[in-house]
Amino acid sequence: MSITIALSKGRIFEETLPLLAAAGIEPLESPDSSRKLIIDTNHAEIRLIIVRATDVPTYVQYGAADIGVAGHDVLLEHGGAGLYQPVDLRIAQCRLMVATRVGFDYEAAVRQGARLRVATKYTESARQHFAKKGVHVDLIKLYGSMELAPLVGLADAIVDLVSTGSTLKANQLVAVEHVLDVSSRLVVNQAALKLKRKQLQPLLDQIASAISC
Ligand code: PRT
Ligand code: MG
Repeated sequence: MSITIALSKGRIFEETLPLLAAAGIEPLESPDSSRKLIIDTNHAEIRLIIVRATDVPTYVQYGAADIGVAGHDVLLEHGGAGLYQPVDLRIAQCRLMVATRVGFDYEAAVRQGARLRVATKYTESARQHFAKKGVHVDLIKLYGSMELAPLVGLADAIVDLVSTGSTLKANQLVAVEHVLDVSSRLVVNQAALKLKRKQLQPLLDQIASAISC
């Protein structure tokens, strides 16, 4: 039986490589230099598929991939149906934050019970966060470049991922509230784990032991 692993290009692919190497898996090509979406590995029965970061849970949920690596942010938006999430890989770490223009008094707006317009790609996480705080918000769904929204009057605030903070700074924005810490997790198709346990379990164990050391 073959195993298909879903990964996204960029930081997740780069940071997953050493973990796969610890399990003896080496891709035969890099998604940066190749346009191929299916990449063979040094194991004839293991292949990688390259998909958008937000699509990883979907490929694994429907069994088109047996396992994958996805950000906690992406998994919260997806909902996690059909997925087993055995390991936090502690890679691609960042924080989901509320940010506003420098000079916007977020605390005062919240205190006064103002209804805030918040632009984000992470509507589910944002909805839960503001509901828990009892803050009234109108969420505006965006698919990218969230940082622009407060600058052109689309929103009072954004909810976005922050890593170094340089993107916020370059756009005169400032983080005003922490929503959650984010890292990437291994996700496994629940049916595949039962059907292919003999092959999958050692792989999951090797990856898990590579994280803790
Ligand atoms: O980029 P694309 O639209 O193709 O897809 P994607 O953004 O979903 O994929 P990718 O590869 O950029 O992100 C994959 C995963 O990496 C995310 O789901 C997160 O779990 C994780 N991750 C870790 C990040 C960051 N750090 C990060 N800094 N994802 C995005 N960013 C972006 C952020 O949205 C903001 O625009 O980087 C910018 C901020 O970075 P700093 O360093 O300037 O603070
Ligand atoms: Mg990105």
